[in-house]
Amino acid sequence: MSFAITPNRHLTPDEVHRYREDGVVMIKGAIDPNWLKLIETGVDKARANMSAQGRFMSRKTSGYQMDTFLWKRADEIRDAIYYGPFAHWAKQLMGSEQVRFFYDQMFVKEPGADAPTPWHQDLSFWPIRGEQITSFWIPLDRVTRESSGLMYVRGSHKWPQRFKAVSPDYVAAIIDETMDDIPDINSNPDQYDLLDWEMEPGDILMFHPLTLHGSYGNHHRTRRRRALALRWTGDDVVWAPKSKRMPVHYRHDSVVGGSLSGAAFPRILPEHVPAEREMRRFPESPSKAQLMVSLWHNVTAAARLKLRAEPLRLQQTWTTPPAALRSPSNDVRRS
Ligand SMILES: O=C(O)CCC(=O)C(=O)O
Repeated sequence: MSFAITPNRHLTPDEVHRYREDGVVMIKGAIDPNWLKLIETGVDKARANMSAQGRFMSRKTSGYQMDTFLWKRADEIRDAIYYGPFAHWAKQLMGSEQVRFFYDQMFVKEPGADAPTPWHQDLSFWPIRGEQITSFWIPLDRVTRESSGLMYVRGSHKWPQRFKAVSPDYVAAIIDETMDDIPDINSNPDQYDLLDWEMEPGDILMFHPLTLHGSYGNHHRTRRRRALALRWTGDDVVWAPKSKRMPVHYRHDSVVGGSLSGAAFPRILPEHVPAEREMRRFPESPSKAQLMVSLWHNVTAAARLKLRAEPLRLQQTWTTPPAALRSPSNDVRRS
């Protein structure tokens, strides 16, 4: 098979409209159990074989695991990306002829892991530019706000601000000081139109890369929270690396200002590029030298931030118990 299968169901015009208006849509029961099982197997395999970068990014909080480019190590994730229904949904949402895969990212929070995901926009730290970009968030366990379900600020993808990228461990290397400070949404929840959903495995969140999102740590006493994010790009996306952006340590042929291309960002629709797919046979991992350079950027960026006369206001309030926030508005709006 050299193409992505057609999904069991396409997105309805109303779902696409909601995505464009709200910047996020949750589709219940979209993922066939076989694809879900494949993804779960791949994520569990990747958790047991974390990359050096993933281990570094997850080091600060016990019970928290984050890693990227799982598909380079786990065949199951790679097959779900290449052959699963996901690229077709991305095509619909982005209104794009071509769909390329950008990268995947797993987020695991064990019961009780005090690992909130700070409010952020994704595009602020990505080395790409364009409008046709979308992310899918796939939970592998039941999630509620208490067990670290994602929350979104409705319509924030249309705001003019570009906020500083704040990652769970406040990685200095991606904090662009020229961007706006993120407001402390949790201290003033009534000022924002927050959306969140209780989700079951098989449900999927689709969201715009500028929609503000975040989540509490996992306050559930017994339930683990595993999730995989898949990121997709379309026709108008160009490669735009610069300092304070996420480094990509895998081989590709993209040139600055040109379209994404090459094996790191494989084309999935309208069809695979045979040479890119061929590269699947040669597993890659970032070299020690690449990782050392990234580490060095982070250390020097952190030192520069510490030397600033006026401290950055990046810390967010995540101590209020999740239940104290206004109950999910979507329950009312979507019934
Ligand atoms: O799962 C999480 O806590 C974070 C997810 C996220 O920020 C993303 O997928 O962009």
